[in-house]
Amino acid sequence: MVKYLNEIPTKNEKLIKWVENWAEICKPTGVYWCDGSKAEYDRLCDELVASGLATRLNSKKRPNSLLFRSDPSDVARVENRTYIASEKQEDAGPTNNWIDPKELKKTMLDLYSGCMAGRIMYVIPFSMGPIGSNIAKIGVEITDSAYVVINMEIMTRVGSKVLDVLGDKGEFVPCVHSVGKPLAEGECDNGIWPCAPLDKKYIAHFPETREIWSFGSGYGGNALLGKKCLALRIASVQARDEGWLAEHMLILKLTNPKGEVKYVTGAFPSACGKTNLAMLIPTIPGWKVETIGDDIAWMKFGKDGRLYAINPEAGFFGVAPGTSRDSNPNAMDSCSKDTIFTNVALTEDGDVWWEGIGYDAPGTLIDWKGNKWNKETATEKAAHPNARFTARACNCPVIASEWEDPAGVPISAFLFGGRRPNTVPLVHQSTSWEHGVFLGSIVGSEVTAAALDLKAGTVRRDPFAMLPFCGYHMGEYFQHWLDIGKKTPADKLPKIFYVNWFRKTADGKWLWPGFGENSRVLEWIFNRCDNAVEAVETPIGLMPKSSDINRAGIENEVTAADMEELLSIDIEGWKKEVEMIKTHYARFGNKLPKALEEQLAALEARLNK
Ligand code: TSX
Ligand code: MN
Repeated sequence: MVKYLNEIPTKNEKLIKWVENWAEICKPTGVYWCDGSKAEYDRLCDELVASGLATRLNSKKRPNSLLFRSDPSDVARVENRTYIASEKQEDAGPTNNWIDPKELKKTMLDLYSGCMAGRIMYVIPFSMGPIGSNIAKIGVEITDSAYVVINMEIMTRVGSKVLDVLGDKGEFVPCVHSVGKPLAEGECDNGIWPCAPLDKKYIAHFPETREIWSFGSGYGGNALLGKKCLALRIASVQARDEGWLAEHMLILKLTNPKGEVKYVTGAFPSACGKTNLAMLIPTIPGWKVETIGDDIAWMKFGKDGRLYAINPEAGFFGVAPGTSRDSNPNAMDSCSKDTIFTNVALTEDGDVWWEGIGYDAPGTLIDWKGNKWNKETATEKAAHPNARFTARACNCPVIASEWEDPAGVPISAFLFGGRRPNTVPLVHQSTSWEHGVFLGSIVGSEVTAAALDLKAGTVRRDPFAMLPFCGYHMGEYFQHWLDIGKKTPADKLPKIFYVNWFRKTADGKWLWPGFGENSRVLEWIFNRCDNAVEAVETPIGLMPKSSDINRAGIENEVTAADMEELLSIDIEGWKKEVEMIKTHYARFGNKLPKALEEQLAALEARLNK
């Protein structure tokens, strides 16, 4: 018998049956339907503090904010335990893990059996995107983690309003989550973050039935199922089938000194400063950047033939280390209150600290593992390198007024980029849609010493920054992008650019100051969208004349010679790049679109001319 802790707030039979079925499998002590209210959020926070799982921060320094410490084994997404369980292995492609869906469901049902003993099953109805937008989608997550509930209440739109839109017959993406740590009679978590060992963790996606099953982890992308699992992996499959785009992209609003507005999206691999770009403060007079989103863009064609984007999320799940007043003041303000911190360090006065916050650590801290930490004697970092803040978009000082417009915003440009100390210039533009898809398909970033699987100095390819987030064969994904370009006249399509803030001199110094100065590159891109500035045709694409990137005020920091170097094309370097791209492309076998093979051959021919 399922025990309901509150009234069932819907008449949607399919939803009620689905919840009841999972309650019977997982055997929670009770089922609670979340309403998304502030009272509910506050009560769950109080309960989490009382249970010892959360620390309430100093209300004068961080009003209405909590700190959580995860299990040291549960600090990041687990890509090797993440599965695309399509009916046919071929449909998952060479870059996704695959298990036969029947087999995986059997294995996981075993794990789910009785897994919520001693815990409450929360039912979270959520909308990805403004409630009722025709680009938005409804999901329902069941979870035994109150941490997941409060994070979902920040990151998505939760509760009764969602059920109103769902109605009695509406469709939703069912998302099942358990931390995988049942409690025996009388047992409690004792303040320790519950999770299952790695070999029992599964982050499973069933693309044909549009289901998500997650077991064993409480962490971000493994547990907040609206984000990477629904809004990217499942949505990418729906987008392919329905002719739209679900992308791992920031969305920003750019206003020039005349008050003219353009919207730009950008896809970058991790550790390239996507959130910083989304919230950038331009250094050039009269320009303004405002944020629509920092991680995911869903785009559909409008009646006018242009692509319109919404941010399906309602908050930022940002990496804390490295975020400072210097690198991103708007992110610092976003997490100044109403924020959930995970795996940062705690100061004696009840505030947070992390490496790269912009000021020295006070002498002593409690580190992310809950141990005393002393600046003089420390051998380990105080915050985990993947420590996070979960902050509300509405607390971002530069959130754009239209960020919740259900119609979305019309996109003028797509940016791709990565960390490339050499070869790739500061900015170049594609000569066509197909060439732009080629640029997206070769996105890559230099591997830093921290990643152990590849030698430092090599390039890790992450096409469209989607490699870990595409719910189907990446070769077919490239084809989908090519097909999108045939759905509307070329002049309605966004222009495509490749940027590189990370070029270095031969002796290893940054050539470009980055951060707010990137507005100078955005200015050129803005003007290119209006054909208001010329470009030079080069073997790799369209490039600015070096005098067309505004250096006013940074002439000493970036000399004319520096600009020449930033915009130089290293023909020999690009020839090596072509060979690397051939290796990269070989992964996709016969699913690599012909058009991309031709783009690569044409690039090689232009380099050899
Ligand atoms: O986010 C970054 N952006 C994009 C900003 C809108 N970062 C941080 C990357 C890690 C997340 C950058 N780092 C950027 C950048 O444009 N550029 C660099 C490299 C760099 C670092 C420091 C300086 C200059 C360039 N400044 C000094 O050395 C003073
Ligand atoms: Mn991301």
